[in-house]
Amino acid sequence: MPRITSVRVIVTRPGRNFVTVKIETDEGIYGIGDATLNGRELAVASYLTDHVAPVLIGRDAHRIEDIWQYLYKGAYWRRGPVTMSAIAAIDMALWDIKGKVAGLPVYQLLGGASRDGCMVYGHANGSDVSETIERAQEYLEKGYKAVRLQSGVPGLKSTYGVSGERFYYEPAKGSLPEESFWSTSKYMRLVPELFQRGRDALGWDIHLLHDVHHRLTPIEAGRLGKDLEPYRLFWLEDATPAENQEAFRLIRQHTTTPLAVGEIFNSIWDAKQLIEEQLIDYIRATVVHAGGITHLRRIAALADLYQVRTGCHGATDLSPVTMAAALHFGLSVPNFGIQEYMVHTEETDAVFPHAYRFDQGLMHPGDAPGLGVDIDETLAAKYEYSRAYLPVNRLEDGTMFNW
Ligand code: CS2
Ligand code: MG
Repeated sequence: MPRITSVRVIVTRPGRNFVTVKIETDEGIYGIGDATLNGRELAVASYLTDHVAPVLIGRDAHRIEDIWQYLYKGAYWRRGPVTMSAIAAIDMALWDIKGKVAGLPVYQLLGGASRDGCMVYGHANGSDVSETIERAQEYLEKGYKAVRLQSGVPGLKSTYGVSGERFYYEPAKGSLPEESFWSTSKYMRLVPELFQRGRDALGWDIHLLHDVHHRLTPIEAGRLGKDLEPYRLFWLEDATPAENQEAFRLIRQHTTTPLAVGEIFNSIWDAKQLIEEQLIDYIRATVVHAGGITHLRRIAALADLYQVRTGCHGATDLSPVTMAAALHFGLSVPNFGIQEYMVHTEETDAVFPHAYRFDQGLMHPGDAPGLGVDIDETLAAKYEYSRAYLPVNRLEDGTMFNW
């Protein structure tokens, strides 16, 4: 069996920061995993280099579950985004190795394909409703079956999800956090118009999604969900901060608009009540932040009992390694819902050559052994890390709020 001989962390910035772990074995086969935690990258890099790497040397790379349990229970301090992103990266790399040794794409090791491809959604955003709808039409022309609409809000200098760039969205910018300002009332007036005009222009054969990005109270989310019911959204995402899982009971009392949550979750415990009480319809937990393929399968299996489907996070701050792993997982998992797909830049794709492909609204991970993605270390070395923060968000009176 392949024994682990080295665990190295590669930090690179092809347009934005990424952290990648590379596990090498005595059989010359290596695997890679994404460990990127937007705005806190070096915390995970250190957790891997200083605390995880030493305990992995010499271990059997095939023992994925045992290594997962060792890193989870052996840390004593369980859970949290840094710990679970580090475990996720090791997990992805070990699945990559197992696939390469078996000569099979990882989805075949997960039970084979349950569908022809993974339906993905793109991100249409604009400074106002008209521009957002124009962007959305471009996604329809590209063959997308689902698109997220995020528009600028009249009276607000900036808002979540609006980048000003045509197809890319990168919120982590300067060496200190940008401060943005928020008004729930201005936002709540805009969104119903966005989707009423969206449906008028785009029709009913396209799935429409929206990300509230943690900015409403439960009753405000209930109001918005009710206002949006005529437009039949595929989902309303992160309607309210989800630390308090029972808050979603209040939203559910007021609206049938489907709810998605969980991109910032890092373990099954963050979602247990939401799933068991059917307070959500889609679970957004991702391979890179929720403990890897091994743990995400557990979350999906619990969700399947309650007819909750997957809707994994897939923003540009998750590297192509996560995108590849998510597509292997998504191709096989029985209760797949949808996969987010924010296109990476050409610079990023050059550092992370990959087999996954987009075709007519669906994505497939390809049939290369393992995850079907690599890292070009020579090219990666050309892009030096530099600290970048996600913005912070305040109410118009200066009160610290949710970004
Ligand atoms: C967003 C993300 O993709 C989404 O649904 O919530 O853009 C999120 O803001 C970033 O991944 C944060 O790094
Ligand atoms: Mg989101």
